[in-house]
Amino acid sequence: MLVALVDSMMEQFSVSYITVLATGCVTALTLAGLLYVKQESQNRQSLTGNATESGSEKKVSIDKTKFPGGHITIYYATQTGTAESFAQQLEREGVEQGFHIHVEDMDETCLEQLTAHSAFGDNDDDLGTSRAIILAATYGEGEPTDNSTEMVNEIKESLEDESKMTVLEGLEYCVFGLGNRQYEHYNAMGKFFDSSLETFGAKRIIPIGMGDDDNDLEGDFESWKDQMWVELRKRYCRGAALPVKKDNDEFKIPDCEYKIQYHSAGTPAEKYIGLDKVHGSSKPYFTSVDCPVLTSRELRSSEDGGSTVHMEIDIANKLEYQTADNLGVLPLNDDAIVASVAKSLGYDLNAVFSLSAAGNHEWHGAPFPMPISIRECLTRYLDLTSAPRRSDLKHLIHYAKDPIDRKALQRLSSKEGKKEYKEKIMDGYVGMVDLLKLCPSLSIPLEHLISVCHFLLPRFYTIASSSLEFPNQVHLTVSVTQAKRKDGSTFNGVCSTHLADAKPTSANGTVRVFSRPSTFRLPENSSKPIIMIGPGTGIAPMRALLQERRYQRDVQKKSIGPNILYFGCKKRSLDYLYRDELEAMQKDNVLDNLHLAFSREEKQKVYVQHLLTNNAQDTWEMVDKKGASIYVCGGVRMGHDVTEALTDIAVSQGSMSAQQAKDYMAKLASDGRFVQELWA
Ligand SMILES: *[C@@H]1O[C@H](CO)[C@@H](O)[C@H](O)[C@H]1NC(C)=O
Ligand SMILES: *[C@@H]1O[C@H](CO)[C@@H](O)[C@H](O)[C@H]1NC(C)=O
Ligand SMILES: *[C@@H]1O[C@H](CO)[C@@H](O)[C@H](O)[C@H]1NC(C)=O
Ligand SMILES: *[C@H]1O[C@H](CO)[C@@H](O)[C@H](O)[C@H]1NC(C)=O
Repeated sequence: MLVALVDSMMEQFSVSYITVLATGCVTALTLAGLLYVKQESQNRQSLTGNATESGSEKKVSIDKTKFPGGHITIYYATQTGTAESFAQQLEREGVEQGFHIHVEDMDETCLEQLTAHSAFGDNDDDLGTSRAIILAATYGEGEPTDNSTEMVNEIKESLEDESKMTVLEGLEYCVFGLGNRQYEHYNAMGKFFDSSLETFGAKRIIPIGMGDDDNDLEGDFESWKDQMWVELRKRYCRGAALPVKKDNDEFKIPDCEYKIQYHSAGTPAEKYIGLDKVHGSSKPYFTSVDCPVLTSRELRSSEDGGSTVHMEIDIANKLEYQTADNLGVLPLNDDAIVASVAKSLGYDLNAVFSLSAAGNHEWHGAPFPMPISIRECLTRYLDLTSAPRRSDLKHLIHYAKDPIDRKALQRLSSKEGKKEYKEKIMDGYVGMVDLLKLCPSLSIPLEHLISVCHFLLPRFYTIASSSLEFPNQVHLTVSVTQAKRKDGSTFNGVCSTHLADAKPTSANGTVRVFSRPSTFRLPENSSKPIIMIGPGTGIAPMRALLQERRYQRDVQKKSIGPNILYFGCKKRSLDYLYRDELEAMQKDNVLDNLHLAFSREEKQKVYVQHLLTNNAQDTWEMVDKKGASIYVCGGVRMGHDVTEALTDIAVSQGSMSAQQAKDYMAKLASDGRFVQELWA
């Protein structure tokens, strides 16, 4: 079951993925060409040249013949790296358009710094104007990405402060938002930046662009940025000619941000690197820990066809967590995939190397522990199986020696080739490993591959155990992702496959993980009721909450309120996850009401939201009179249906208008009594 698109492309996604997927291997492409994938890109180059920077006062002295348009700063707020890789794309294009570009993480700036980079440095005529392009992803239910939270809070505070209303005078800006229409607060952050900057006196250059990851995020971005360059050139380049463009038809390896140094055999790998010397989004690579797997068992029946695995992981003395937090898991590429890439590109997997910044490029911190072997680098850090974006294919053209491969890449990365791209690359699950086979003339030096390839991102799972009952263990409910390609081969999700392969005491028996807080917290007053809605793998945090309530009752001797669970799946006999445990909890009076929705048992498909509606009166009584908290975990569409069912209950049972009911639900959410973890 494919749960998401290639997940590297998802920016607006919810706090937890229980099911993960994202990679491609074999392929059915027959053209001589089509190569190269790029995914969770973490290229972090500054291609545009020679900005002399020191500290926060970035005085830039700009060569007007090379950069007639002057300086522009691009700020990105990213969760999965998509906004960052869009920023890098604009950085590359900026030079071609005659602009001097600097890219910054939103994390590293503050409101007043937005006007710190002036357009022509010391040139008097333009002193005082600055330009910013903002690329802002929205996370989950309208939230900022982790790393723009501080900036967003600062803006919110400043919006209350009359004296701040002119702080951004002299700034000209435009905003592109990355979101997903499946979520209610579509592109909330893009809109937030777009309107607040204007409030502070900045001038908008073109209307906000919004990308929809549920449809064609990259296409949305492309249309917006094309319009943006036209407008920027009109405004700032005063008729200066475009710099001469490099010809794609020539085999000429582009500039690379990294310089590589190979070490002699026997160099110890992974010297300690302080976290302050690490690239922002690479921190999990340095902070996660290897933990042994204690248990791994299948939860579905053998007739089901699919697989959901229950895992127990030993975290003693390594990790701490709270009930229903998220566990970040660092996936691994399969040995065969690593070997295939090395073979295609002629790498020696045992060679050990380090990276540093090349020439005039800035160093943004270590992308992974170094020195490192090529094997380890390809296994742990590069995403070799997710589909590359069209812009990645375009960049790869430079590395293809054969004109036929170049032509194929050109076609697939062009606007006209969008349909073929979707068919051949996206739907064919073609990743870097496949692309290298399809375009055998691709020749990519390792440091270029690292710069061009997306990085393997941690996948997040909602923890299915109570930290009170299991302080030394984390339990997971892992839905294993597989998809069939048209040619009959199988695509395996990189992380869930890795987890499913991690059998206790085997050579693969450890997983590299870290924990992250979630919003699922039990009510402080344990006597209050809870209503849990978690179909499919959405059961995970509910299992944790039930364990915790049992612990509160049996060990802490607290009184606990009613526990009500809605679970849904296809059939009782196929994929009724944790049936034994749930039935035992019922007998033990921990689980007071268990409502089961089976979508394939009767002609009429029954889903959890139908059962909620059937129980409208009881549900309303629990929520409105008894102060129940509601927890929802599962797919976004289910989440919307459940929210709608609850809103309708407020209308019918609480005699509210539609608007009053919506406000009621919003109030529950802001009071922390209606919590959702949804994934696309
Ligand atoms: C380890 O995992 C690989 C796939 O990554 C699998 O092919 C192999 O069989 C596993 N080995 C053991 C001992 O389970
Ligand atoms: C950067 O600028 C300095 C001073 O203008 C110059 O000496 C140096 O060669 C430049 N570096 C590059 C890589 O262009
Ligand atoms: C806890 O909730 C119960 C049930 O609603 C209520 O009777 C009790 O007063 C609450 N206790 C506190 C400390 O609020
Ligand atoms: C975001 O910023 C925080 C705090 O500065 C840092 O710890 C974290 O690693 C950063 N994460 C990413 C993805 O850049």
